[in-house]
Amino acid sequence: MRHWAAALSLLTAIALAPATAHADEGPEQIVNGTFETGTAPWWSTANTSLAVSEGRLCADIPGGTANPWDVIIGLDGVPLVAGETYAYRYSASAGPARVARALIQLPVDPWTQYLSASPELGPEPGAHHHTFTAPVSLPNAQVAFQLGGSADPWRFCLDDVSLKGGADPDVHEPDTGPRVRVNMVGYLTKGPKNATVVTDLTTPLAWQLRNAEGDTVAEGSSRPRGLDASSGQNVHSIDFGSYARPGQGYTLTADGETSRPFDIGDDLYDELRVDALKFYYTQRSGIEIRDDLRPGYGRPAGHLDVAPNKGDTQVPYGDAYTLDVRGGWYDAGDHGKYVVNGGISVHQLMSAYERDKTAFSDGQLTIPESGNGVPDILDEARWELEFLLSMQVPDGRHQAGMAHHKIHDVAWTGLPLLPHLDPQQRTLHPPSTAATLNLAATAAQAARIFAPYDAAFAARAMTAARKAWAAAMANPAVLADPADNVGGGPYDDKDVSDEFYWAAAELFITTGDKPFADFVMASPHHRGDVWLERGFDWGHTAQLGRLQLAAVPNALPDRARVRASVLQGADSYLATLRSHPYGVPYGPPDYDWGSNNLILNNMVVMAVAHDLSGKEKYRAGVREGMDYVLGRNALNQSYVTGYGEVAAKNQHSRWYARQLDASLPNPPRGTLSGGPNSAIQDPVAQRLLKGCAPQFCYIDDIESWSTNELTINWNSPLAWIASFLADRGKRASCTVSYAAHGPAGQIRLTNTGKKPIEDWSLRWWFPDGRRVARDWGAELSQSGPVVTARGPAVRPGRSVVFGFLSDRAKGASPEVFLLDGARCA
Ligand code: 9MR
Repeated sequence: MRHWAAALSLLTAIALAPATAHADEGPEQIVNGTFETGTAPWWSTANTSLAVSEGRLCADIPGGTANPWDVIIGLDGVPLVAGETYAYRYSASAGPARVARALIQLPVDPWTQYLSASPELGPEPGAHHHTFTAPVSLPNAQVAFQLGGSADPWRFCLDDVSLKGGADPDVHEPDTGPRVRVNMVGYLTKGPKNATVVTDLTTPLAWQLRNAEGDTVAEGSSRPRGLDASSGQNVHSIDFGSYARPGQGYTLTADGETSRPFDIGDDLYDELRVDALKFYYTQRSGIEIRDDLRPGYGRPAGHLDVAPNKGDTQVPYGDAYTLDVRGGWYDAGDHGKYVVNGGISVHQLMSAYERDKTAFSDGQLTIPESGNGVPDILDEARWELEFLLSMQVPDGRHQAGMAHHKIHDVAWTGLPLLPHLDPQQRTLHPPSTAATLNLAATAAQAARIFAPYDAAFAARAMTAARKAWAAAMANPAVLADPADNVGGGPYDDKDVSDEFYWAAAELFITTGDKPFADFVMASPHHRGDVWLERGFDWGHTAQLGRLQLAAVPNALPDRARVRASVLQGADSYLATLRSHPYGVPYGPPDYDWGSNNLILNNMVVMAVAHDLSGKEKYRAGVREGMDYVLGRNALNQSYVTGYGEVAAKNQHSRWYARQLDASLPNPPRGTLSGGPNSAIQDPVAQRLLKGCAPQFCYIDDIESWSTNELTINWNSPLAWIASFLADRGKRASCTVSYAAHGPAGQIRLTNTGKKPIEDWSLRWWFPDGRRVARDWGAELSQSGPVVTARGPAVRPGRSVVFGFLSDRAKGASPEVFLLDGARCA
């Protein structure tokens, strides 16, 4: 396993690669880089001072600053020529050891960085070398060392600074390990088992599957697949699905190469289901993260207006008003909070719960609310829902009922920066129709899901949802400004017809009101082909409407057609997966920003198709799709922290910033990286990945925010899919029927198996918060919305009938009957 420091020293490692023919040619551009004539013309910020000590430039760096740029040593007036590649060298030390930032940049706002590196400095002078190609010509670039952001003071020394043109550009050679690529976590016992081999050979290769003892337990020959466009590699695939014996430490050998080890088992996704959800607690804003609940991740509450924070209890919207928008989850590696991606995130958490209420329990996620009688996944969702509700424009104000698009800092902050140390002013950004519809959709969904747990909250959510819907109808084209991207992401979206469709679908499912059904039926997204090859995400939400209408019970007139359309979408992703040599259900020629979440969302479509149809091919598609995320890919790495022998761990984040500050943690286990992005939109990726084939457009570097960030809306499909994969699909040999007579309900449990059912317990949910007042025929106990019945033994083929009187004259039918924890047919 690569140590974090190894990834960190990547830049340094490149530096040590042998210089090529014409590297370092050209004139020296740095004035007095050896400090023989003193410190001038080098300068520093006022909080430190420069002096020459033993022939080097040294400075005592003060502690107690927040941002890297709070202490800078620099040199101005460095000329650059567009298209020229430069070799940049220096020797530097830090006592105690620190990570600094070395920049060559525009000397004025927007401070465009032509080179940005994070050298790891130790007490002994160390040589560093970076290359970059100047994208523009300018006479006055700035060389800067950003040295702030440390709680404690330290000493920095610098020598032999040199910048010479005419160098060869860096070539980044990722360490991709063995050429046999597998899901490094493992394969489900009864699921498909596929691997990919990178080879120049074009005829079938022999493969052997070995157990941990080294015995060959299966063998066969590979299937040549030709050139894979997503990686630019010639590959073969291996299908060893006929082997189904659980165990640990299997390896697959082909073409003289042996894969990394993997397991075969039924429980491979049990932990990921929980870890992918635990991620949300440490993303929380406005609450202390308790170290006893997340050892190593404890930190003070962020953004409660405690200095140096300036937010979020009274955040101004221009000079019109202020709102208390504390709480919620930080979006990603930044400290912003955005309604549109908060919306899809909280939706997918609630959807995972709604899909399988049996999988989520109170106490499961070790959060402060554990033990309150509510499943932790709902407590976590509520943390965000309360924030989304607080973003609604208050009554009496302009555009009342709409939701503000986002709230974040007025300027981008640097890395690392813990939330409670962020000194920037926070502001509310204008309302948008997209944000308003995200609020309408998720609040309507929350209204039905929370009803049995907290009727008052459910009612509040429903009121907000209706108000948001009305406000969106009255303001149907208020779009977020794509240029509003300073201090936070824009999350702009030109087309909100898909958000309208999704919101109407949720409102209809919860209320059954005809106007919402009419809106859904009239939407172009109701019959159009929404199953984009690229998948869906925060900006493409028609798919959510379709999936919800298909999966969640409702009385839409053409629901059968909607359900069939989900199967059609799933068939197209399955076809993509089958024709893909790496088994990826994602077919566009370029990989988009956050490709891993798009892939997982395509898997959600296949998973819903499986739930609707029971067809094994869809479940197999989800299982195989997960192989890509966990290691069967061109880079031979897992994109989920802590899962698989080699996994992403330096995701772009201001507080899981171990790559920049060894006292901070890496992201928690179960954190998804955004993954390959063909457009390589950050300086690190641009410098190191130029010309990359899609799967190679990724680097596990904290500064590569366009390929390696983490977000709440990427972990949500991970949690959803992990939950689907962890589902054993256990079925009990029983049927249940329910009949209501006013306040009374009668249940018939039939034994469809061959053995008597003895000492049984039958559990179900009341979706409407009602209580059992009396029982007959069986003993009933109730905890929140969950009722458990215990009654007499039932012989094969026979039934038992029992019932209850509830505290309501009329109520919704109970949901999901579980006999001894397994579902009845
Ligand atoms: O995930 C977003 C992606 O779809 C967009 O293409 C990109 C550019 O607008 O922004 C991404 O979102 C980032 C947001 O703007 C700021 N916080 C981090 C998000 C993930 O990288």
